[in-house]
Amino acid sequence: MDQTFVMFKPDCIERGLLTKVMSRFEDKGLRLVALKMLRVTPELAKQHYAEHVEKPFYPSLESFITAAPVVAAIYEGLDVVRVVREMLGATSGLKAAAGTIRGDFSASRQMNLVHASDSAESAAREIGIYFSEKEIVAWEPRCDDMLRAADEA
Ligand code: FUP
Repeated sequence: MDQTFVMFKPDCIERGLLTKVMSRFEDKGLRLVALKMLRVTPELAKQHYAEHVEKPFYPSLESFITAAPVVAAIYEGLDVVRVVREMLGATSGLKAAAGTIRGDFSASRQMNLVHASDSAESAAREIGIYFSEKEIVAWEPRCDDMLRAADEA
C-alpha cells in the first residue's frame, strides 16, 4: 500500500469543513493511518514549503498556514498519491473542476482547503516532517475484502 500526506489547512478548520472534506476520503475507501491537530509554526512552514520559501507569494502563504490550527493525516491506498491529488483538483479553487474538493468548496488559489503530497518522494518527506513512526497505526480494515479484489494489490 502506498501512503500520502494530507493536511486540512486553516481555512478548512475555520470554515467548519473538516468532517465534510474528510468524509470524501472515507467515502473513497482510503485507509486513515495517522491523524493529529497542530499549529504550523513559521519554522515548520519553511520546512514544509521549502521549495517555495524564496517565491514572492511565500510570506502571504506562511501567514495563512500559521493563522489557525491544521489537521495532518496519512492515508494509505493503491496509487493513493495520484488518487488524492485528483480528488483535490487543480491548485486554485477557481480552476479546479466541479466535483473535486477544491472545485466544490474553494474559490481561491491560496485558501484551497487541503494539501496533499505530489509524489511518493514528497509523501515520504512530508510524513517525516509531521509524524514520528509511533504515531502511525498499521491496521487492516475488515471491510478491505469488499473494497478491492485480492489481485488488485
Ligand atoms: P499544490 O501542489 O497544489 O499544493 O500547489 P503548489 O505546490 O504549487 O503551491 C503550494 C501552495 O502555495 C498552494 F497551496 C497554494 C499556494 N500558492 C499561493 O498562495 N500563491 C501562489 O501564487 C501560488 C501558490
